[in-house]
Amino acid sequence: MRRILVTGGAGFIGSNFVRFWIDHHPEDRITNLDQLTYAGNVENLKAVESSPHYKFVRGDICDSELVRRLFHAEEVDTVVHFAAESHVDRSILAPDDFIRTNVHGTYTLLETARVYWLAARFLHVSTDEVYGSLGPEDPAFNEAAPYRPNSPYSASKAAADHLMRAYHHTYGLPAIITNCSNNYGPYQFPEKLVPLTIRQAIKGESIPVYGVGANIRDWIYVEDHCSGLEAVLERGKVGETYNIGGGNQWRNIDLVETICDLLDEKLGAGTSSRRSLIRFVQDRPGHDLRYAMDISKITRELGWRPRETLATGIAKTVSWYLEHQEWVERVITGGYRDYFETQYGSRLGRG
Ligand code: NAD
Ligand code: TDX
Repeated sequence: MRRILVTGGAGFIGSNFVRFWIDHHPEDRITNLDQLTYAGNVENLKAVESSPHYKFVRGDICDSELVRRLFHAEEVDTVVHFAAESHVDRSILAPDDFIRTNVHGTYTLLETARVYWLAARFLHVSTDEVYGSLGPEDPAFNEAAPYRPNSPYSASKAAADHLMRAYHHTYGLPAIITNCSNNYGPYQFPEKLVPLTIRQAIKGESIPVYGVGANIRDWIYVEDHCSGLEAVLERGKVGETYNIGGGNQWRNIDLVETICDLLDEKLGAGTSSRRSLIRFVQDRPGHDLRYAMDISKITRELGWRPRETLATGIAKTVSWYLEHQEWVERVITGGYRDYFETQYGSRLGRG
């Protein structure tokens, strides 16, 4: 039985991971430490909140005293570290929180784990963006690709990866890094391209595409990311890095048009296709052209590969958002924040 500390488990990937893990490993215990920033939503975890093997703690990963107490009280043997500021555009507008949470927060967790001495492993969930940008014909990033982060977000994740490496090399901490490509799927905050496009297209509102939409991302369905993390936690080697990717490299414009077409099919197109909502807007500063992941290492060594193609994953995702429009509106209006007080306020002595 593992005693896992998940950080950032109320966010998009973290909440998918917590549900996935409790489904697949009901004997393990999960403590979910999340500060509930704008991106954290405990409504995502309704399905597991009554499980005796799950506990939610609201708190900051930079709070060393709290982190230390949790390691001891929960007898943590495994850390799966998702907590981060994750949106590139926000990092361009205001980098401060990115440095604080992504760098100092990771350091705080590592330092606590070092003193406490973790028995199993400390997995840092990182990103392909640390490797920088590829040209149209360049080979995909493998684990030996140099670090060339281009945004405050990717630089802060790169710094965290370097700390992970140093804590393994210097202190022998059982650290593992995964670098994953762009995720999409249920419960993604509607600031990111896929859920933003779906919402705008459902509502018949303009869909902003940066530049000419020629940037390429390697898209992975979030459940495939979770199964990749499971493979690494169960069979990965400490001190190693594993790339995780979906093997679906698409130009943004093609992805946005596909979403428009799917919604036209499902809801009817009326007089004009939803493609007519697309607006090419000013580009993101320093916008990376292309990411693509070489996943041969994790496939060869751990036997993992993604299950979904973009066609199958995006169809599931569009259906989920159509069925959960209320969730999206509660996120947009901030209504989801009330749920925390109703559900946890009195239990935590604040209601
Ligand atoms: P998200 O923004 O949806 O969720 C982040 C979560 O972290 C939120 O619940 C938030 O409340 C919490 N958090 C933020 N600051 C905190 C702090 N100081 N203390 C405690 N909790 C805090 O992010 P996501 O898209 O789910 O990404 C999760 C992780 O995966 C991140 O580390 C991100 O860098 C990485 N990643 C994301 C993608 C992607 O496509 N979304 C791809 C590769 C890697
Ligand atoms: O309105 C938009 N219009 C647009 O054209 C937005 C929000 C994005 N884009 C473009 C920028 C990117 O080329 O779409 C692409 C995807 O953008 P995001 O959804 O913001 O993701 P990205 O910047 O690629 O980063 C994501 O993948 C790697 C996650 O947010 C990161 O956390 C992860 O590390």
